[in-house]
This record gives sequence, structure tokens and C-alpha cells, in this order.
Amino acid sequence: MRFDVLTLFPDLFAPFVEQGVMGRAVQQGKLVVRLTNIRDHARGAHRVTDDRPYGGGSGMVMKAGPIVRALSGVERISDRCRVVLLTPQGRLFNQDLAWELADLDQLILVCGRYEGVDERVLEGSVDQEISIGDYVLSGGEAAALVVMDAVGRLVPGVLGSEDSNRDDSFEDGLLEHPHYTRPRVFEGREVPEVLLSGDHERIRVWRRVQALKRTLDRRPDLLERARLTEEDKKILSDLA
Ligand code: 4GX
Repeated sequence: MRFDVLTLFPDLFAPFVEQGVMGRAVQQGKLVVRLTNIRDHARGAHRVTDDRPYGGGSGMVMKAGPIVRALSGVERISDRCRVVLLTPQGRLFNQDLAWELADLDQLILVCGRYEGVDERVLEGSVDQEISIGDYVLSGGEAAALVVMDAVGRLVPGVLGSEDSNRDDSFEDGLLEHPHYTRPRVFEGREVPEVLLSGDHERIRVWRRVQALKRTLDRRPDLLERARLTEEDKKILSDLA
């Protein structure tokens, strides 16, 4: 899978692209990340990328020209390609959308700054607007990193067997059970006895109960869309 990021701050991406799961996947060629500096497509001696809003008001708006020219400069490697603008006005990003995007060959992420981008960029050159949540960032870059991280790890071969997908929170729509590792006692707090028992069935049931308890307690909204087994439903009715 290839990610193309259009941004005024390409340097923000280097540490993320070079390290961790993403870094390894890029080295292995399973992910390709290309950065385009929108300013390289601005015209004039001053390479201006923003201007004052028509109709007045505070703040600046990103000009259409540099963004659209930057998009034209991005090679499309496949028809399975989507141009995404990160904005609070977009579809709320979640694990379902991450899976949908992971099915593409190429994702072009446009990062806006200031008050936003000229609406004509959206009309003519953007396939989808995505928001990573209901809060205000100072630019789309942090949002693009979130999308690349969540989508990239769903691409086959990106996660090692060490950190596989299948146990993850949200893959069944529930929050995760608690995790413990050595030492057995830390600051007087013991690891739950069941986890030391070696009884794999007891451990499985305990973990499932913990996951269901946490979800019921902290994110009951998730239960409506969770993939629940008959055993899960029984546990939940016992908890209630
Ligand atoms: N999830 N922001 C983008 C500037 C902007 C505004 C409109 C394009 C259109 C955000 C979020 C987010 C702040 C990034 C405004 N660019 N992006 N920026 N929440 O808050 O994605």
C-alpha cells in the first residue's frame, strides 16, 4: 500500500515513518510513504500557499492552486486510490473505515492548515473528508498520521506474528481485557491468580468477562455493534 501525504510540514512525518511497526513495513517495502510539500507547488518569489478569506473574517485559507497542482504531481499507481482531506467536517474515522481504506492500493492524504482549504479543492479534487475526532487540531498532519498508523497495520504482512490483529480491541468491537507481565508482584499489587493457573479455558473465560465488564462500564455504546457470541450474551446478562 502506498500513502502520499500532501503537507506544508513534511518534516513532521520522518520519525514516525522511520520507526516502529511503520518503519519496519516501509523497510520491507510493504508500505510506501511519499511526502509532497505543497509549498513546492506554490507560485511566485514568495511561494504563497494561503490568502485572506473572501467575505472577510479572521484567519487565512489555503489557496486551491498549490494543492491541486500538488495533487496532479502525485502518480496514481492504481484505480484503487482515494484522495482524502483531513478535516473536522469529515466522516468520523473508526476501525470499519480503517479496514475499508486498507483495501485500497493508494491513499492520498491532504493536510490542511489555517482555517481550512478553498472549497473548490473539495469539489474538484477530493474523494472523501475524514475527521479523527471531535476536537480541533492545528493542522491535518496529526490526523494523517493517525489514519496511516491505523490503516497501515491492517495491510497484510505489516504486523508480525508478535503483534497480530486478531486479539485487538475493536476487531470484535469490545475493549480489551487487562494485561500483566513480570514481576508477579509490583508495588504490592498481585497478578490475578487465574493468569498463573495454566488453565487455558479458565483464562479465556476470565479475559472475556473482563473485556465485557469494561465495555459495559466504560463504553456501553460499543455493545450495540459488537460481535457477541451466545456465551458473551450470557455473561452480560449475569453482569447486569
Ligand atoms: N480530524 N483539523 C485540519 C484545517 C482544515 C480545516 C478544514 C481542511 C479543511 C482535524 C480533525 C482537525 C483542524 C485539521 C483544522 N483543513 N482533522 N485543519 N479533528 O481538527 O481531522
